[in-house]
Amino acid sequence: MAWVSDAILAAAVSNAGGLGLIAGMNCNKEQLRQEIAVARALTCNPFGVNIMLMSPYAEEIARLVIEEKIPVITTGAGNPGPFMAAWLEAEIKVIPVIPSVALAKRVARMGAFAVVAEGGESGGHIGDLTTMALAPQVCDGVDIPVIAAGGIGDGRGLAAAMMLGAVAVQMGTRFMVAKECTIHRSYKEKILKASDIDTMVTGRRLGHPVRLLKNAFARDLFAKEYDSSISNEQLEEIAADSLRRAAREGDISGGSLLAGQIAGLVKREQTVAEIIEEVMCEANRRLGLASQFVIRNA
Ligand code: TUI
Repeated sequence: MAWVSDAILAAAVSNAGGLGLIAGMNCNKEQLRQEIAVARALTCNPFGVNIMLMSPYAEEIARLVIEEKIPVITTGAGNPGPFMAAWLEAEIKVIPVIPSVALAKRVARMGAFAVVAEGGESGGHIGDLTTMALAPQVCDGVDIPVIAAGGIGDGRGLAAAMMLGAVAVQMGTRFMVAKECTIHRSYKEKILKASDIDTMVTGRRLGHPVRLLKNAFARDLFAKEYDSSISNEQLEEIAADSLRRAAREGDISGGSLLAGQIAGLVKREQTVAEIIEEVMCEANRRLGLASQFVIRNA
């Protein structure tokens, strides 16, 4: 999560038993090196780095994770093919985020350790399929572990993902209101107040759809995508810097407030440890109760 998932949030997740990820998206090589150092000072547990493949810094960050001996990376918004050989040579576990079975199969053949099957309920850059449809098809399509993402914000989501065949989940939106998440207070408030229908998707015309909370910025960008007098370069220009404005400056009308459809379910600011504990307990309880649906002697 660019401008959101920094060393502090990633370390908190790793300290609480999850695998924290530092967003490489908004960092150049030196900035990311600094974030990694901060995370190492805050946790002794493993954490990873996400490499957003459309980032102008993707190549230098791809090299940095090797230099820094990062044990696990996730990739997003593209095909990690060009970097795979170097990462595998460095014994890095590579977990690409994929929006389709075809890409899952391709990265599995390249040596991916696991995949994140991310449905379009997610915030940020998304594919076409829902988690419900994508996850089981990816599970059937590959022999590596599948992690489900998109629309998962509590223990019910985790339990459901297990039933779809996933071995784990990736959560974003729920952690955006964590006490350790350093995004601007106003952005957190918008998530806490969001309802089920408060997100929309922009960027389809540019070929990279992005889910975000409805606000003046999102509505204006969406309208401009239907205006043929506005060029793609102008659209890119409008979107540039909008993530930082939202997350760091709290520009809630003029920034991109990326969030997933599950935002409507996120109603409390808690510590990362409380979130993980609550999600795990609830999933455990739900999975225990699931036997009531089993028809005996069937
Ligand atoms: O990457 C994300 N989420 C993001 S990246 C981001 S920053 C951004 N800025 C401007 C435009 C677009 C993004 C905000 N949120 N999630 C992982 C993800 N990856 N979701 C979907 C995909 C994906 C899509 C297509 C992965 C691979 C892919 O492959 C296409 C191909 O090359 O075959």
